[in-house]
Amino acid sequence: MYRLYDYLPSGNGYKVRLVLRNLDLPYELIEVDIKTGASRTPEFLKKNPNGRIPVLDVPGRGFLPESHAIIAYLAEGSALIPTDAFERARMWQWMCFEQYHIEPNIGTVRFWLSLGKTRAELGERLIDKKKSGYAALDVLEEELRDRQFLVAERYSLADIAVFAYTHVAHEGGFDLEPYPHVRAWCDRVTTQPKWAPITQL
Ligand SMILES: N[C@@H](CCC(=O)N[C@@H](CS)C(=O)NCC(=O)O)C(=O)O
Repeated sequence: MYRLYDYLPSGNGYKVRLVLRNLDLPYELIEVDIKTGASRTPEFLKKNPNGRIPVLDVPGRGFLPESHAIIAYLAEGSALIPTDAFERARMWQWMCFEQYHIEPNIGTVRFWLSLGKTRAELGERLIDKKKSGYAALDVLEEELRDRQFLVAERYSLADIAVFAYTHVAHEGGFDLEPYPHVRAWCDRVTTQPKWAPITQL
């Protein structure tokens, strides 16, 4: 059985938990308290030298870190990955966008606030991250103006990956009110079969 090293509030971990649930794959969850440095111990660094969750232990193969590597591995051959090469590349386009523009801005600010860091303490760094996070939301809003899902009008890994931090953007102080298409898409994702809330998986 798969073992998933994870931290429940993590959006990156949530992507993996959603895919495991979507595909009915049994797994054992091993919680790692990243707030106390549990992903930086010598023992954990043997699993992921980069000191971060999520990490999937694949029986007989080894430890696989990086949320998008994990979900692509798990979902191979399933309906969550388009079979058409161009549509599959589109899926990767949005998954790369997520890792460069959404997670490091919206996800990071949310994490900082969860640690109790204050606006004064964060200063310019917070202002920069908020600006970049809103720029990413602007792109998403335009994209979702006339479509139901990010790729080929079908629910795919792209939706799961981008949804993970976007739907909790308010926890990082981002106001989603001016983004009606993003909000409607988030609602659509939550009505997909096997969907479950971030910390309830
Ligand atoms: N690109 C990685 C990012 C992983 C990551 O940043 N994980 C965070 C939690 S969301 C973490 O483990 N932080 C703990 C630390 O840096 O010590 C992914 O998509 O999985």
